[in-house]
Amino acid sequence: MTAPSVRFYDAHPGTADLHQEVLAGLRATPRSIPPKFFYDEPGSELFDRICDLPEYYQTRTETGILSRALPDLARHIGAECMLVELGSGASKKVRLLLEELRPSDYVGVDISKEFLLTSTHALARDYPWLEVHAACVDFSGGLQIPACDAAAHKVAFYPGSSIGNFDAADAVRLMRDVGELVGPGGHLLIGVDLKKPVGLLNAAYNDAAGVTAAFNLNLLHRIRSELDSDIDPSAFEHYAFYNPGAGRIEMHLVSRIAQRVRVDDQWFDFEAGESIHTENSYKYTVAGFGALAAQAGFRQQAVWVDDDRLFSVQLLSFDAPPPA
Ligand code: AVI
Repeated sequence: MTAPSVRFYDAHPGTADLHQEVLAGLRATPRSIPPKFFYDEPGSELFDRICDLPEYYQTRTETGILSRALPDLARHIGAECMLVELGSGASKKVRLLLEELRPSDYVGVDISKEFLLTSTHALARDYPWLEVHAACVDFSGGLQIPACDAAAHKVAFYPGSSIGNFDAADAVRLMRDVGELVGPGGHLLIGVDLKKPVGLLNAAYNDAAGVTAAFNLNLLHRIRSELDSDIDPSAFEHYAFYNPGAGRIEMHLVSRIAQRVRVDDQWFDFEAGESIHTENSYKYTVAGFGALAAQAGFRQQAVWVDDDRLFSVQLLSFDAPPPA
């Protein structure tokens, strides 16, 4: 028996970007580092653990919604599509779709190479009838993926409310890129976290076991190990809260003490309590997200929510690119 094959495309997102963006982010006021750098191997593993936490309702709620929506979804999408999963990570939810939709091709797209290779090889092994492609790409910088040049009916799958990690302008930009990728008549199946009581949101990003704190602090471990830096993760602490005015969870790393941090030959002074902003996670109403998607040329074709209206799964169809 031959080993299952995965067609691999590597755009080499990596340390060069980390270096440049960490220096730029530490120089900026207020200081920030983009959340895409959370996902090295330990970070991706910590994120996987977050998904199983009792406080983090998102993953199990989305999986439940998807499972119930499958027959309906198959009716909307029809047969013979190419399924393109964005930020595929451990690719667990996509298995539900593969079994129901039976696409001809699957394309996993992720910034984390090791995770991407492991998960796509597992899919190729478990679904021998499926043509499996893997693209290691930082898709916040565009979505040029050779495997997607074919004229198939394309369905992009972007679960987990990762769209919430972009501000409105960048979310629209990303959805415009997705529109270009799937083309007129193509679809985007997207998980979108909903607005809800603040207590539930704050608990989800401040779990009792401290896994989210470790995930946030891992960014500093990564900087220390991959860059030439003396940054000490234990001199910072995790801080996450819902900002109702902006409609988002904010995550920060707050300096416990006054300190001076070195990256290369550059020094950065922190006062005690000064923070590095590491993530936003926007929460939407169904109508609010529909209005955002419309700016990228997408129309809500079907929306499924759970009984408690914690989370939504939305099938968006692409009509035509709106004027820029
Ligand atoms: C990946 N993303 C949608 C997660 C979120 O909820 O914003 C990342 C995360 N950050 C802290 N916990 C989980």
